[in-house]
Amino acid sequence: MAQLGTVDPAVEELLELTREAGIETSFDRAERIKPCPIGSDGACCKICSMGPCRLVGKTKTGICGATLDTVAARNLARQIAAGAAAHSDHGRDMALAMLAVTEGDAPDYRIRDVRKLVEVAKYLDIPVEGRETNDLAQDVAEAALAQFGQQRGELAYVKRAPKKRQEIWRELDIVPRGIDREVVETYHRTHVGNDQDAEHILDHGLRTALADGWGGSMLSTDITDILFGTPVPLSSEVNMGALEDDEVNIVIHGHEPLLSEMILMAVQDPEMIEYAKTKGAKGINLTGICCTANETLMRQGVRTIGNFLSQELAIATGAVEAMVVDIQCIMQALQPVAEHYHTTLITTSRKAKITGATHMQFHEHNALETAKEIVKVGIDNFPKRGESQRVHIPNISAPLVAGFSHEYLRYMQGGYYRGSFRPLNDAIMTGRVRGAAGVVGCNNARTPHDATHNYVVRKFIENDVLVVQTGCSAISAAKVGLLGPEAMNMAGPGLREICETIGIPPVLHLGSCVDNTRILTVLSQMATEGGLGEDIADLPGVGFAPEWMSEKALSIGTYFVASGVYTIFGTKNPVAASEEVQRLISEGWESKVGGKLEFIMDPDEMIEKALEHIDRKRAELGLVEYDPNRFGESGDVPLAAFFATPPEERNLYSREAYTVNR
Ligand code: XCC
Repeated sequence: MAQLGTVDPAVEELLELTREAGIETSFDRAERIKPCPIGSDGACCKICSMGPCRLVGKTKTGICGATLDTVAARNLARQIAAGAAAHSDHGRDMALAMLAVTEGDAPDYRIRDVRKLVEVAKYLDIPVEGRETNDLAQDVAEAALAQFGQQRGELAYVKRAPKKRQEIWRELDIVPRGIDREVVETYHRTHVGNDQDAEHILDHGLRTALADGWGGSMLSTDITDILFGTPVPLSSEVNMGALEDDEVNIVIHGHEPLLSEMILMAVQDPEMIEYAKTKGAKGINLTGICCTANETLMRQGVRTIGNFLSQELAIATGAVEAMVVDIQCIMQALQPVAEHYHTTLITTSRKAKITGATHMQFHEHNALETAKEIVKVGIDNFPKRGESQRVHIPNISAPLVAGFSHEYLRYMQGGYYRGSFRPLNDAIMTGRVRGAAGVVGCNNARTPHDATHNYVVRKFIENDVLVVQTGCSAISAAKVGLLGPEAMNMAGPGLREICETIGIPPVLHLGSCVDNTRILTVLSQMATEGGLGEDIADLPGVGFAPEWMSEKALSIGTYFVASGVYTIFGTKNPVAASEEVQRLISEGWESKVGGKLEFIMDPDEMIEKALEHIDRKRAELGLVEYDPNRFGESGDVPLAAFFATPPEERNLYSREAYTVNR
């Protein structure tokens, strides 16, 4: 395996500083701490106190007789359930916040996207005609909350999947009944002495993941759009260079936009800016990390300074006055790093405190007030900058375009009244676009930071595969310009031509982790548009999480598989110890739901398998064979070159001006 570390020069620069100063980060610990080989392969059972039983060598079963296959399946199912729980509990909080808005308990928020509210109400079978917005929103919030505790029947959003897909789920009896119910049942089934058939355990893993993808996460995305607006494309900047050396830097990190949207309002408050000036700063600069960053980036254009593995290094710039966190993906290591600097780490969620950090409880009823208090802590820190460690902000950043909701993608392909996925489907049918790939997920300190994300995204677009991204993977690609205008120059000729026609870049930022559900919606709409079969599993598409590390990623991967997508994960195989479990989640799941989950460590092999799959799906649909040179010779490349040239340099009369060097 390649050396650990990072391919992000800003993080590299800061790592040198922390190492010189003797401050340890996750990059150093990843070198020092070796993963437990038994646990990492899924062969350790610690669900009762007779163990932990380590099923290695001659030990074929645990004390209770549980086999390696059962143990590995149980471990994976529990990971999926934990991921589904995290996403869904986030979704629940969004629904509770919307309810609070309608009841007048969250005066700083309002319903911003009424059109989306109406659309969601219809999915939840709520009458919409002649309803007053607040009243309707209250019903939607309550209906959404009821989805979590529902005990019987089917989750409402299941009907958003193509008909054929719904039938597959019903046939297999894996339609989620209620979000919480499936998560709880996973923990029940995997308790000692219960479900002890690997295949049966894993089938429930599919149902639990579906409760996340077509339940908790999808509700979260929808309600967030209703409260804060459905994203439309906007431009912004990414990487450490977005920190300002003469302003108070407040960094928001975590996942829920409830707090970050208020912080954004607080930093724009003229009184707060004046106050910052009294402390010697020129202003207040808000930036983000991880999915909080994605949420505020795609709606408000808030600049992003990095992804999961950048978090400690952001503090090491010595220029962060406060890092404000809510839930998920927040390293406990932030506090010890912050103690070397003047940075205050502020926790805000009832669900996530960190020993040593400053806790400032966030409530919806006085959200803006708390946000201002938080910002004030940051401002008060500004005069202490440079006292303990020197300030060093790497002068590295890249432009990006973010905020492609599925609503906007439809709109781009036909306008408000005639929006559809027809142009994209046609482009796939003619072979201009070979297929589509969702590249998502985390960073993992066990693999070089960002390297695989960026490699696979480049390879896909070179091969005329349209890429959609979320989470830390999107931030990774953005840092190297793959979400900026120059990505067009890296795309194959067919893809490029289509992107120019529709007016989209070849790599689309669709949002945060919970917004992987936007990808499900896109796939669903493409499948029902016509010409590419009638189910998600018929589409020439793949899912990728090349540097995954969180349990949420496993839930996402599994709901993609359950929705019919071939999904490839990199970095590590959590069920490597069991051949049978690997077979069950790949061939086994493929025969049941059409999608399969594979763990592949080599990036070239990942791409090879993905392209093979895309081409096989094309053949099964009876589409023309993809030919990389076909459109290069058709006269389309000159057109692409024309658009790639800056307008002032475009020469309409010179053929040479349109000739592409590739
Ligand atoms: Fe977390 Fe969402 Fe993973 Fe990034 S990608 S490390 S889960 S922040 Ni969703």
